Amino acid sequence: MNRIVTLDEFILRRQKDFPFASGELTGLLRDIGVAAKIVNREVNKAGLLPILGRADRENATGDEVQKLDLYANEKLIDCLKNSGECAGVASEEAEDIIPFPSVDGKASKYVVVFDPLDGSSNIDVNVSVGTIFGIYRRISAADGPCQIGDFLQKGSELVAAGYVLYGTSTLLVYSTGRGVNGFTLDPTIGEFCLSHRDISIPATGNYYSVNQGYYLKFDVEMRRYIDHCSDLNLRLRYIGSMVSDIHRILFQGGIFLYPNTRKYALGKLRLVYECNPLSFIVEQAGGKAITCQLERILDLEADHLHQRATIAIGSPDMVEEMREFVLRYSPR
Ligand code: P6P
Repeated sequence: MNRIVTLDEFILRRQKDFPFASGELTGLLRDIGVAAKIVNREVNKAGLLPILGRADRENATGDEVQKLDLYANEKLIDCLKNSGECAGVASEEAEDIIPFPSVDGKASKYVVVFDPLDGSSNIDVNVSVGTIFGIYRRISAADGPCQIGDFLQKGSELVAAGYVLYGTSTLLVYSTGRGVNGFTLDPTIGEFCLSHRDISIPATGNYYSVNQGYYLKFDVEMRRYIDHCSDLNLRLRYIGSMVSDIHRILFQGGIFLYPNTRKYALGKLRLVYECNPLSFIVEQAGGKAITCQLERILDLEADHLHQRATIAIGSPDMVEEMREFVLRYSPR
């Protein structure tokens, strides 16, 4: 039986990989792990508590907010605010950035972007949801509050990113730029334990993930590529939870697409706290992530926190093939 390696132990051991690491990033990752356990506790028993259902309000980008969204948002903020390593956060559930007061006068080096509970419309029907996070080194003056520019850095500037998938088991997958590793929560000991070491995405796969209901609203080049996936008898899997859909592709290969539609001319998914962190992870696992206009996601400039982007992300050979279809069929 393999020895159990907990998330804490793994992060501490990996800290030695970063010669100038002084433990702040380590502490921050561990705090996110604690927040994930707290959120998991509520997500797992949501059906037993009057916490299900809508919170009768919309978030910054007009999405219907579920009560568990608010709970997850609150717990992440509480854990990060008290960590002493985080100068502030940007959340899908908050219009603006949330600077934190310094803890014991310490100048925190990092800021965190997150979607506290992605795919939350699935909560009431017991389908998996996820938390997405990204960590930047702040670029504003360390002796003052964090600034919006700290959060609008390109995805290529992320120092770490990860997600938590609340599914049949609870899995935390993260990268600090040296590969991708996955940790499964063992509820009997309350620890995330290393379960998926050095995750590498297959070069190609048998899955494509797109909301087929919008097919007629996609541009012609996207429809041609989706037809091609169907002609190849690839299997369509679409849960409506980005973390869940991309998680399958990370492990089994495939491509996830959210192109522009008439309703979402710039795409639906948010660049800062959804596309960038997941693209960082997929690239670290050997995959690719581009917009449906063929720009690399991690190179995009964010003009505002809740900026949307189109995305095609997954196995490198499939993303390249999709690129060829866009070049061949796009009228632009
Ligand atoms: P649609 C969930 O609301 C989300 O932000 C992503 O998790 C998911 O991939 C997408 O939206 C689903 O959107 O338009 O297909 O329902």
